[in-house]
Formats: sequence, C-alpha cells, structure tokens
Amino acid sequence: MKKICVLGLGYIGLPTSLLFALNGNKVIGVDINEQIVETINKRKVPFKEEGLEELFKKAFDSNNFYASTKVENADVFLIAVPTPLDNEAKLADLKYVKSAANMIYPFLKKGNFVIVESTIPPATSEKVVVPILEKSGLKVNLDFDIVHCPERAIPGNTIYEMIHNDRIIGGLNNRSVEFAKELYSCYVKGNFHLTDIRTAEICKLMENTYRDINIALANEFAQIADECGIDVWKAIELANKHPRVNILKPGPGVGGHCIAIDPWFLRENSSKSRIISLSREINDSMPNYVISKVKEMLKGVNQPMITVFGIAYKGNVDDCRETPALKILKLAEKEGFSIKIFDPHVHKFEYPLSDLNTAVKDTDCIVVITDHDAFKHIDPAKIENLVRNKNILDTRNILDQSQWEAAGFNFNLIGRGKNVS
Ligand code: SAJ
Repeated sequence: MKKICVLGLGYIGLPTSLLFALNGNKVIGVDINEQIVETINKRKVPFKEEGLEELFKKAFDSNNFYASTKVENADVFLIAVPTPLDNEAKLADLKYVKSAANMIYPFLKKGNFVIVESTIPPATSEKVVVPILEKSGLKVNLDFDIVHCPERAIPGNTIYEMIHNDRIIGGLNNRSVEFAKELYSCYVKGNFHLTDIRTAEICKLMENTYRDINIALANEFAQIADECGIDVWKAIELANKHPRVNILKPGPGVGGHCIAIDPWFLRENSSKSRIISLSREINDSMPNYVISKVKEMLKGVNQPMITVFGIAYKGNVDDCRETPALKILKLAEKEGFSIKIFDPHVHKFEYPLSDLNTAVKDTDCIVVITDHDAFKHIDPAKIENLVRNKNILDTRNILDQSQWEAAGFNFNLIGRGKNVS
C-alpha cells in the first residue's frame, strides 16, 4: 500500500484520488481552496461528472481517502492542478504548478516519487518543477524521481476514460517510469507507453492541438460552404466516407479548459509555429461569424432580442470554462441586442438564466450554441406563439429543420449556404 498525496481536487485530481484510494492506496487529497476541502470532507461531491457520486461514496467508505488543505509526508506526490492561459501573453500560467511544487518540497524524502499530471509546456518538469523540488536539498534521479503522466480523459466521460484510455508516462530514468506504470496499473486498464519526460509533455499538447486544427478546418469549410450555397454537413459526411479522412464538426467556436488553451503552450517557446496560431484565430473568430449571421436574420427588426440556447462549452455538461457563448453574448450586447439565456444544465453564469418559456418570450431570434440533447426535444409548435419573430440559427446542426419550418420558423444553419445563384 502506497501513501499518495494528490495536489488539486478538481476535475482530474478528485477522480484520480478516488480511483487510487479504491484500489489499495492511502490517499490524501490536498486543495488550497478551503471550501472545496470542507465540501468533500462533508461527503458532498463538488461538481457533476458521470459516475463520480458512486466512486466518491465508495472511496470514503473504504477509509482510504480524505481531503485537506495541507500536504503530508507520503511515498508519492501527484500534481493535478490547473494550468490556465495567461490570456494577454498567450503563455502557460504556471502559478498553480509552482505553488504545488513549493508545497511538496518541505515534505520530500529520499525515495519519493513526484508525478505531474497537469498539462505543461515542453521541458517544464525539468526547468520549473525540479528546481523547486531540489530546494529540499535532495537531488532528482539520485534521491527522488519525477515523471510526467498527462491526463487524457474527456469531461463528461472522465472516469470511464481514466480507467480505459492508454497512458503515456515520461521520465528522466527507467526506474521512475516503471514505478509509475506499476502504480497506475492498480486502476488503469489501457496500455502504458513509456518514454522520456519531454516527449510525454509534448504529446499531450499535440493531441489537443491536432483536434483544434481539425475543428478550425471544419469551421473554415463551413464558411466557404456558406458562401458557395453548399451544405457543409452533408459534404463532410460524404468526405468522411474516405477511409483516411475524418473531418470534425463546425460550430460556434472551441471552448473548454484544454483545446482552446493547450495549442498556445505548444507555440510558446517556438518561432516555427504558424498553423497553430492561425487555427486558434479561426476558432476564436467563430463567435463573430455567428453574430454576423444573427445580424442578417434580424435586419429591419426594431430593438431586437435574441435567445441563446446553451452556454456550456459542449453538449450535456454544465461546464462553461472558455465557452464561446460568452463572446457571443458580449458581441450581441455590443450590437444593442437584448439577451435571454436558456441552458438546462447550467445553474450559475455571468449572465442571468431563464426557463425555456421566459427565455423565448418576445424573442426575435433563437441561437443554438451548445449541442445539449435536451434542445432536440423542444417542440417548436409549443413556443411559436411566445416569440415575436420566428427566427432560429442552429450553430451545431442538432435540430430537425423540417419540424421548425413546419412551425413557421425561418431556419438557418451554420455551414448550410442559402440563396446563392
Ligand atoms: N468541438 C467542435 N467540433 C468538433 C468537436 C468539438 O466544435 O467536432 C468543440 C466542442 O464543442 C468544445 C471544444 O471543441 O467546445 C472541445 O470539446 P472536446 O469534446 O473536443 O474536448 P474537451 O476539451 O472536452 O477534452 C479534450 C480531449 N482531447 C482530445 O480529444 C484530443 C480530452 O481527451 C483531453 O483530456 C482534454 O481535452 C484535456 O484535458 O486536455
């Protein structure tokens, strides 16, 4: 049985702690946020995630897990804190990673292992984390080991993916990666791929950048298709019949704490990146494109009101981090539009939220931003009498066009060009 001290009890740190605790380890989960620690120790799950509630209860019942604001002596220290983007400089903000390493070093002992799961730019483990840990007077590779084992689980299916996804483990020597493989094998069913520490760091960034670039391409295709009067959704479906093509989906932009951020980390120490920045620019400009479509639909309407369906960054989650909806709302405000918002998954946001009927009352245009399944089940016939003008823009291709048109709505879809001769 190993004693593991996990720093950071968020979307990754908490489920990771619980999985280790349920599989034969003693785990202390540490967070600098007293409220989170208190909530967890009162046996309340601090956020929603499929299967988390059950895991949480079992881990507490096993007596192998508790939360604290303080680090303790342990065999293994695991860093799972966020690495936000310094938005102005477009650089990784390593303040939480540094603060975690600073909390660990006074407790570091000969023979300890430090694992970094947080997403970090290449060489951060060696250049930033190790020097802080060595303030303990101990030497890396001689007295303690460090590995990078990036998390790769998708929000909404985190626990399943934590167990079943392959894991990359990068270290500074063989002993450390073998140790980490053995440690994670208590709950990971996927394969392990052992490598050096910098390769592990860059792999995680490459994965999310690959996705960002492919979404940017889909978004560019959608805009071209709009100009040409072609249905991009149909065209993508057909192009994807090719055995070596897999185009992603266009939409209102890219949100979440990973894909909208990690590409910048890959670019920060390089003079060679071009496609990465361009793709970020394309995805970040999609909210402007959405608003330009809304403006077209609202031509001639006096003092328009729009209703946004969905502010979460993606479907069926309550997570609004980096959501493109926020920029869309701000741009809409600048246009002088009144705004109402309906999101059945989200309960707290920067703008007021309403129930469905209040949100559509007297609106001039409904704009679907998030691909929540719940929106597919809205019956347009039941709300058509509430709205002032029957306009709807679907940015995700989730609605049944014929159903909305049957209720008299002027239906618009991003990437389905209209009126081109
Ligand atoms: N999106 C599109 N079109 C698509 C797919 C996604 O516009 O075809 C948008 C989504 O709506 C959302 C954003 O992109 O706004 C990102 O959503 P996502 O579901 O693609 O990814 P995340 O950010 O929830 O999780 C990603 C995952 N990475 C990859 O798929 C390569 C996950 O495995 C990582 O663990 C996670 O980032 C992370 O923590 O880095």
